[in-house]
Amino acid sequence: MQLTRKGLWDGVIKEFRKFLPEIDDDCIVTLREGNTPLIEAVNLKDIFGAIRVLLKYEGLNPTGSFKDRGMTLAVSKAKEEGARAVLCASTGNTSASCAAYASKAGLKAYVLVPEGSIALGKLSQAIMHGAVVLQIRGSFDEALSIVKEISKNYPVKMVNSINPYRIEGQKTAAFEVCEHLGYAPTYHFLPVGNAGNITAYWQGYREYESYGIISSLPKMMGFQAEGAAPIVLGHPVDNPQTVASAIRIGNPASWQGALKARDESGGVIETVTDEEILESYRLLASREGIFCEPASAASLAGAIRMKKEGVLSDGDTIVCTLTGHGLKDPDTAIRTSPKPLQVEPDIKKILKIMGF
Ligand code: AN7
Repeated sequence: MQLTRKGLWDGVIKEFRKFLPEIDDDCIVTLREGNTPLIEAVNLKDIFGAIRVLLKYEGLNPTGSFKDRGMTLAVSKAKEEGARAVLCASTGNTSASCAAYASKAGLKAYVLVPEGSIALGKLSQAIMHGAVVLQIRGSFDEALSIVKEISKNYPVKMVNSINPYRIEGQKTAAFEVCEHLGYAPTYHFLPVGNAGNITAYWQGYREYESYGIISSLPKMMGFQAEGAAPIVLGHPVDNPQTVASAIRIGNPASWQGALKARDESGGVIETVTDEEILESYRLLASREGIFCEPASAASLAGAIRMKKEGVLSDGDTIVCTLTGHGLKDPDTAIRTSPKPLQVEPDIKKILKIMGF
């Protein structure tokens, strides 16, 4: 017998190098992010009929969310530029990713998070990776404006998605979708919070088209939670509310990028309710074997809504990005589910419950 593969996945910088800003080999900080599976949703045919539905499961990145794609580049560049510290505001996943990559790079990390409204798994990651975690008695949007101000005036590199290297890294997810499918999907559905990801995917698809690698472009379909939908409303929201804490954002940094993705692609940015988000969250876990975090399920919730509204057609290929892992937020899973049964250690009683 022989080894079947000479090299394993090298992380997004090395794998997609020719499409990314140049970076010195010695400065690359990677946890071998990317190469996430595109999984066929085989058990949603009762909802989608002859529409082909694929799930890009970004929860399988090293820190459990898509943020790692951009963070590898942002932190590598920070290292190359000689930074000693990185800084971000976050609804949770950016802080987890920033903390992990900073630890790998030997940089100090400062993360500002809204107190009491980030999921437990994400907080535990930021703490474990040794970031200085500052819980702000305020919103994500307030934290982000403080971070912008500090990074303007002090020697610390901001790694929020306003940092262009974040978007550059995140666009590799669109490349992977094309590589897997052999073409671009008809529609690409995404949750929208700070709007960096929809901006990045659109950039990625456009680049692959400009190189002649794909010949058509998807319509970009972004979904905000109804209580946190500034782009849909057309103005910032002061006190955004949604069960999907990752996208509880009232004034997205990449607002213009999202509008551009929507308008150039002929897509939409619309809302889904918390009920729709939780329903899709449960569907994915109970039928497709995929546990994603609530915000991620906004993509599928949007697709279901578009199907109901007659926007999608038979034969379409749609991709829904599932941005983060369900284990990030065990509280929401448990809080929104029936309690597990309790039973005595008695085999007869257990068999009875099992229906035997
Ligand atoms: C699981 O971590 O903004 O529209 O600070 O964690 O690119 O912001 C997270 C956002 C979707 C929205 N799904 O993406 C942060 C943060 C998950 C997320 C989004 C986020 P963007």
